[in-house]
Amino acid sequence: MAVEQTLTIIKPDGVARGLMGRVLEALETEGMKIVGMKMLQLTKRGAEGFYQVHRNKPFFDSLTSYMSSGLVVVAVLEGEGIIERLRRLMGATDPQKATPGTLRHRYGLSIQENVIHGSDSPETARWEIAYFFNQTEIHSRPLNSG
Ligand code: IDP
Ligand code: MG
Repeated sequence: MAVEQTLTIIKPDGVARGLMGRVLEALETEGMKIVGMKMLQLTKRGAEGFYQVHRNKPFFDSLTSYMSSGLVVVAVLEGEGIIERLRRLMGATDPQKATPGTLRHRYGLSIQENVIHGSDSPETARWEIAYFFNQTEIHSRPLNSG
């Protein structure tokens, strides 16, 4: 399996409820390597840009208001099959439908306020990482160097 990078976001509900540490611990416990990380607050416009794929959805305005409502942590994770592994650790979009043990099942409040984002494909991951990070902010190491 190829080494990939993916983008994760600890969403405003997660940061506001003091879940940063627990989410990051879960990622690291799964052996997911954090190679870039920052804390920021999106503007409404910034959230609309990030979620432009959903611009025609009925929840777009609510989603982008929520995503710009408070601090988030954005991070680049690296590892073999990391895109799929992160999606599995997150669980289904709706916390009520998420498998027990997943982060959204454990910590999600609603289908909107569901704690964590993860890119859904290699193409999306590349685009989403570039939305937040310059190459100099990603501290990737060559394969097998630890
Ligand atoms: P994902 O985050 O599991 O990939 P997407 O369908 O890409 O789910 O939706 C992006 C985000 O939009 C979700 O994580 C959630 O915060 C929000 N969202 C998705 N569906 C709904 C909905 O039906 N109502 C309200 N918010 C939603
Ligand atoms: Mg998605």
